[in-house]
Amino acid sequence: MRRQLSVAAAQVGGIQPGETREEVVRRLILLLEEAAARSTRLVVFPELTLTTFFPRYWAQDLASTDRWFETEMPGPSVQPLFDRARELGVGFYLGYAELTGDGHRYNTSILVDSTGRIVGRYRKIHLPGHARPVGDEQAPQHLEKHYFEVGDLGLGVFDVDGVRIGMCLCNDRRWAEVYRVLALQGAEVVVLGYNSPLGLPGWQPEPHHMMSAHLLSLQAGAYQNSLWVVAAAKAGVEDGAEMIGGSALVSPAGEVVARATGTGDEVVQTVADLDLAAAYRAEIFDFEAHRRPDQYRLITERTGRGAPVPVPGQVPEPLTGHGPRIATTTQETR
Ligand code: ING
Repeated sequence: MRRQLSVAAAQVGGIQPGETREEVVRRLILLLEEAAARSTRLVVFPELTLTTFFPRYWAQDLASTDRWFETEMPGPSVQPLFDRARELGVGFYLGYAELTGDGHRYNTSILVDSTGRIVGRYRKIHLPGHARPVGDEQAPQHLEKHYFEVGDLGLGVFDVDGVRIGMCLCNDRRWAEVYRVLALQGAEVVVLGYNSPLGLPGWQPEPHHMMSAHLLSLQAGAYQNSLWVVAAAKAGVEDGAEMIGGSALVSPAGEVVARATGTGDEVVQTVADLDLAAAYRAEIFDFEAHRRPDQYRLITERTGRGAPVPVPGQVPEPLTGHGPRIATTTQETR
């Protein structure tokens, strides 16, 4: 019997600034119930699922933005989601803004198993955008570096009802290192939520590039690490600002097996064959047999782009039309 996981991305259409937690949680419960009706065992909600994407607003005084943050999880307004999920026997991933008791602010997600227990927590590492407004501060911004600290929990893999699940958040999905670190810990599925505006202040790519780059990031991560990727969007228009949809489920072959059709509330579900990865891990992506970490040191030693590393035996010479002389180990150089 092949191991399977019935999993869904619960895409959430725009959440307007005036929507209450209670109104939002009612929408999330409807999505949860629809997924459960399709025998789903794990539901992935988006990043910052409980509020509008507030990092689009500039507010110098962070204390004035506490209303966007959760100081307990679950708090009273979110408890009904935990209760309903436990009744339905469904686990879930939930993204939200976390304000800790000692005043630290993170872009956080949790994994909750089918008994309602929080079995994993992640705090976003790759914070895109800016720490201060760009251009007109009244125009939509992307101020995650203002509102959140870099996550301090690392990239973890957690057992959710017998399946090894890795977590990340939004911009993390664009960095190849994220999937690799999770795959090296045995992740079978990587789950993530995202809020992806059509661009960043001062940078407006072609809208279709936003969607193609989003899907490419998921597909590359899944294929190169022989794992499933489930990504749930907060999509549509929030306070006039448009965000891409494209919630998707991607197989270890790198193929999008299910994708949202719209930008509203939508359940995108599939039965993931967890054994599909085995063939890839046994051959082309047998990490133990093929990876050469001793050759990858630059990845952890350098942050930004820098000078080429001299190649042993290659003597850099002024261009004489003959190209650099390369000493070989088996024959004298001429
Ligand atoms: N959002 C965006 C993302 O990585 C972004 C940031 C916006 C990147 C537009 C590129 C273009 O999808 C978050 N929340 O990380």
